[in-house]
Amino acid sequence: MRIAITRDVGSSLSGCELSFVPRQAIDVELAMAQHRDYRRALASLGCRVLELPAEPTMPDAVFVEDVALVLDEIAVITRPGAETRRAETASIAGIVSGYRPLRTIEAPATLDGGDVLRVGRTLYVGQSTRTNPDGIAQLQALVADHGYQVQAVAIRDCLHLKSAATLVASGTLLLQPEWVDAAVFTGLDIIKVDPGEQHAANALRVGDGVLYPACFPYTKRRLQAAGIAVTEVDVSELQKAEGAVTCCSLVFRDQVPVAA
Ligand code: CIR
Repeated sequence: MRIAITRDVGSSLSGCELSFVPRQAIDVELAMAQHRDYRRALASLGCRVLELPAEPTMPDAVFVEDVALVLDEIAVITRPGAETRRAETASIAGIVSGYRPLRTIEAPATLDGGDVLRVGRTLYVGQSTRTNPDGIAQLQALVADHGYQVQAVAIRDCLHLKSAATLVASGTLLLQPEWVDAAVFTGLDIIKVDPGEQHAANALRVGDGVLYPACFPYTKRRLQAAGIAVTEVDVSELQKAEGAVTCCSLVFRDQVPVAA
């Protein structure tokens, strides 16, 4: 069974961190409704959706992806790059510890889960404004014994690596070439976003399909042309908080099948 950890949108969402998008008025009621639809979409794709209550004093706490990385063997609780987000880890650690042994990123390291793109046994990690070299080194040390390789990736003009590239099918990345160089990902097939849809590279793979923002019809066609099943969700208000579809959940298998 797939688990999806989520957290309610808080009424303080408008006080969120913003780095690469301008501040716009957020309709928080609409954000809450869109988030409910997002959860329903996750459930329709076979996830058991866990719903944590909002953290009223933490505007960005709905973006649970950034505070943990759940691998098959362990979970890594991050130390988010934005100081305002550091307290978000406590409640997520409590939940995740029920599923995996925990490891933690320690100061002075910083790491945001949105910077970690897992492809098989490779963890690509964005060199972003949120994830520092210590964070990448600590992650490498934590996962090496479990057979993962960590590869640092230069990104530009965007918040996280997964703003620029996400896995949409086995061996296939959806990628924004303005923000990351495709050549980094040797051996993978690349679908580029439509040039008119700048923020379209963030898709959430669940099973054989993806959960995907409704506002990128041209890139959606590229995904469908590649045989990828797309379930659309309207996340306009979460996008104004510089969020997207991967960042609102932590999706993983509760029990990992043992290899034969
Ligand atoms: C932040 O700046 O931290 C939030 N406003 C948005 C975080 C989005 N996280 C993600 O895409 N993984």
